[in-house]
Amino acid sequence: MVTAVDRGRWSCVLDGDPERPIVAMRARELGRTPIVVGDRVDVVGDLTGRPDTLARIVRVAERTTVLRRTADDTDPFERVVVANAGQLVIVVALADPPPRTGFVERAMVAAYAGGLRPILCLTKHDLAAESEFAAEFADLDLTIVFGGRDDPLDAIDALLRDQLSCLLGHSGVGKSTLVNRLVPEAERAVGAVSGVGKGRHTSTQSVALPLPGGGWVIDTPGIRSFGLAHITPDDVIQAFADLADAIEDCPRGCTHLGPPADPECALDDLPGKQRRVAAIRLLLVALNSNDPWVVGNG
Ligand SMILES: Nc1nc2c(ncn2[C@@H]2O[C@H](COP(=O)(O)OP(=O)(O)OP(=O)(O)O)[C@@H](O)[C@H]2O)c(=O)[nH]1
Ligand SMILES: [Mg+2]
Ligand SMILES: [Zn+2]
Repeated sequence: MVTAVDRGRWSCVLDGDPERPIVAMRARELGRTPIVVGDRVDVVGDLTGRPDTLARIVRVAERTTVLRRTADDTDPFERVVVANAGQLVIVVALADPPPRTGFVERAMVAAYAGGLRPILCLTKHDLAAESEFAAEFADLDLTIVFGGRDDPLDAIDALLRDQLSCLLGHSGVGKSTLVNRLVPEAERAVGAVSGVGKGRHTSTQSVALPLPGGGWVIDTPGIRSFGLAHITPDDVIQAFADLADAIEDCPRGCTHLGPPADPECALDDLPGKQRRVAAIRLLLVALNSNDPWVVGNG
């Protein structure tokens, strides 16, 4: 499994031996095939992991999940951020920096479209009350945990055990602080909150770290924006097993937002599901906002 990528060199661990990382290059026959943290790869050559040795990645296994983004919503060029993560932990600070409307929705859309289970992790509860921030997500079965500096780790430990989980959030929300508590020997650099847009991110590379209780957690750099140009409304609805069949009855080109945009959307004909449909439509609004940050009238 690839645990880190740095300037044309991939750090990998061999199955069952996280203590012996090796460094590899990409074999020429792979061309420019993207290889990202979480990828399962076949390696040949020097696998001793001794200093100055270099193995070769000769094959990238098919991915079970993919977290993808575009630079912004109009940029069609997709980047794979992380491969094979079962869970996306969306980290949001309740203050400093304050939560941004639409970010959680957009991250959830990316998770569902890529096959990851989203989890909302709230930090800095000591600086601000939770308010009603999380209420919007109640009808989406989103698991919510507190992962701030002073919060007990039991709940999050249990969620992450034996899983490959990716942390995602803005710069300064406390991702590396959390990783350092989860993985005591991680020693991830932690920085002052620099303000989004100033471009100062304490972590600059994604790194997978082994959890003491089993499983892996991936610390990622704070993101500036999360473009979703590659995702369609159908991709989002298909992630919800109880609604996926219904949209086969929608008219062609239905965006599933309901009236007035989609007066004949089949999601309006599901008795007992209207709260859930309304919650999922907020995800579609975030997807359609065509702005990596802001949704609706916020
Ligand atoms: N008050 C308070 N501060 C926190 C909490 N969690 C983290 N911090 C502080 O927030 C600052 C930023 O934390 P980091 O862990 O570096 O944030 P990050 O998300 O890794 O940021 P990038 O690497 O830039 O993406 C540090 O000064 C932390 O000490 C918390 O629960 N409460
Ligand atoms: Mg960090
Ligand atoms: Zn529809």
